Amino acid sequence: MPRDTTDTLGLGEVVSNESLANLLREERKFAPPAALAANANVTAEAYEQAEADRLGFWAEQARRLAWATEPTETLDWSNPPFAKWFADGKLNVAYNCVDRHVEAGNGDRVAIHFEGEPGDSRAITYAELKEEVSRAANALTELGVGKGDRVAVYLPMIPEAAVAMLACARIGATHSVVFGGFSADAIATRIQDADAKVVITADGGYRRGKPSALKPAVDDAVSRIESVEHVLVVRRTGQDTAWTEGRDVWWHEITARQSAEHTPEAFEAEQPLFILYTSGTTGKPKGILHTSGGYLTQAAYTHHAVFDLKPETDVYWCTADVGWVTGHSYIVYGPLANGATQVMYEGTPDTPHQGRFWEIVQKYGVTILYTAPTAIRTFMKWGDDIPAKFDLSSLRVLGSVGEPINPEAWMWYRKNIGADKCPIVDTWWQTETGAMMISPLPGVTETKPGSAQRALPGIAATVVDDEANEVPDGGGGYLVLTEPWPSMLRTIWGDDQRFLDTYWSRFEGKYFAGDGAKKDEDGDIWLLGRVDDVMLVSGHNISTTEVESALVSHPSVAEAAVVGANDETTGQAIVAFVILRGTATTSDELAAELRNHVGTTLGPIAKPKRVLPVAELPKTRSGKIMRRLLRDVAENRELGDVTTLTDSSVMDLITTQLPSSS
Ligand code: 6R9
Repeated sequence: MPRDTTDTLGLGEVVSNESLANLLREERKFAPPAALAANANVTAEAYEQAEADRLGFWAEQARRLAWATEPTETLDWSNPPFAKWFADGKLNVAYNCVDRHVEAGNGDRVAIHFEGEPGDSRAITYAELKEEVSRAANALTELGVGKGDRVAVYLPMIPEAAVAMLACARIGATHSVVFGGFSADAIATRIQDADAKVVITADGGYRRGKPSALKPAVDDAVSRIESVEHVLVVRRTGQDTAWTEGRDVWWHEITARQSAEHTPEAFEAEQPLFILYTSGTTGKPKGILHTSGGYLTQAAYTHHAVFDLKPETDVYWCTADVGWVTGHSYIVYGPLANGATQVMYEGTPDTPHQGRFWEIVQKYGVTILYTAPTAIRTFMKWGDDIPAKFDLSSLRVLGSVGEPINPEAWMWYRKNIGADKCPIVDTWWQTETGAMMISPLPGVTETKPGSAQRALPGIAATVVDDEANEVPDGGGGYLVLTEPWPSMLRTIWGDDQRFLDTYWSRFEGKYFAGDGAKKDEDGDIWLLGRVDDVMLVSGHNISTTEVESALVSHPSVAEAAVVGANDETTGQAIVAFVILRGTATTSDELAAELRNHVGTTLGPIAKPKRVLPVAELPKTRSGKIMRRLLRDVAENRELGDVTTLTDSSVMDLITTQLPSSS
């Protein structure tokens, strides 16, 4: 039942910042499959165990790793919010992800089934991965890279990306991966901020059916920077590549002459492992710093618990790019620490045809699939008949990450990909959190479409109001994390003050995630989008997520993005940008129907003032809708920074398509 909000409409209330309106009601629930539950890696007991002794729980999880020196101390929180986890322990992250599986007799197990976009493929066993990582570690050492040095990585989705990251980890260097395809400016600021000594790139990668050069952007960036001594270049496409003698080195040449043996050194648990930049809407990108022991503990534990990974039999596939934190934690570190067999795919989902993902699932017998709502909504738009042509019966667990998943997209995923039986784990986390924080457990949780539900064992998350009071069940507000966790960011690289200001100053003693959220009557958490995007209509805070989900629940809508645009009478008015499904066509009647559909689903307060059909929406490389650009459009402003868009021509398309007046 939609909540009735009409009583407060038009009363000219003072702008309230109290809480988010709770509009969407979702009643569907799905129990875990009995067979999965009976044999699950993690049961409901884990919550109780962690509740009773949170630090003891994490100390136990740290024992999934191989330590050169076992830690005796779990958490040092003597100088909050600067945490140290397992500080007196020593380990080598690459040894944990590679060598120990070989030593345990699993060297012949495939670590990576690589599928190139043009159709080339390669299976790399753990024994082979160990040799490749060792050669690359020796090569980096030859180039003068040592413990604590920073290395920038700008590669396509090829196995060398994982090898490069692990080689850095192996020698105690800190990697900073930049999305392949980001501009020279974006690379330059990131290299400069981290003061990187070496850049690892490729001649190019395959995207949308053709080779796409990568090295020119690196050349441009590096020409402005003193710190870079060498550029290490993987040959992927074989295209012509400009060369700077003395500085540039071919990956295949330097690795070929190295020994395939390399003795991993043990580093302190707090040794910096990587810096990953998040853009944010204003200011320079933030270099999120992660360290080794705590990060790997939580990446490995969550991958084991949330996907129920059985390394001997599962074939796991995370469709993320390694340039996104999801690729760091759930392609490289989590799965490899757990000895998983995984698929890595270079290209786009519609090359050479719209069934490419399902063809890959069928070819490798993928059992666990981890992808993003943006991809799922795209598949919905392409039609149910496409996945139906492939054998997807190997799948047993489905994951989602990156944005709130609209209930209708969740239902589509479950039915069309998961044969109405696979549990869906909607995993909430951030670059800053390093690993999953809120998610169902596939053998335990009765799942609800659109909800990430509950903090994982050992994690403390809740929803608070403006004054930091925990909201009751049924209430909405801000998502906060109330206890430190092993894979938490340690700081913003080079800027402790910004770390404090951004995450720890809004609510005393709590980590502020920047997301709106609500608790339902069972206490389950629903993510409602970034608080920066919350709309304020006639004194009501309305989340983008709920209005978008209402729009996507209409059969004519594939995707929707809503923003609040300045409005004389209501403060802000909701403007909706929608992508229509296959057969639907734009008309005034349809726009009116969609407005009414939102009105009846959520209540009149949430009715968009304008509904604008568009062909595409502006998205980041990790598939997040960039609503601030749509707000610029809705308010007839000049566009803000578009450099982190996947495709900046999308904005031209949107602006030329729109009626010029309201
Ligand atoms: C892993 C990742 C973090 C932001 C986060 C939130 C959104 C991610 C989500 C989700 C709702 C989920 N987000 N997962 N929102 N449900 N399951 O995405 O990291 O790129 O740093 O983005 O993404 O807004 O605050 P990152």
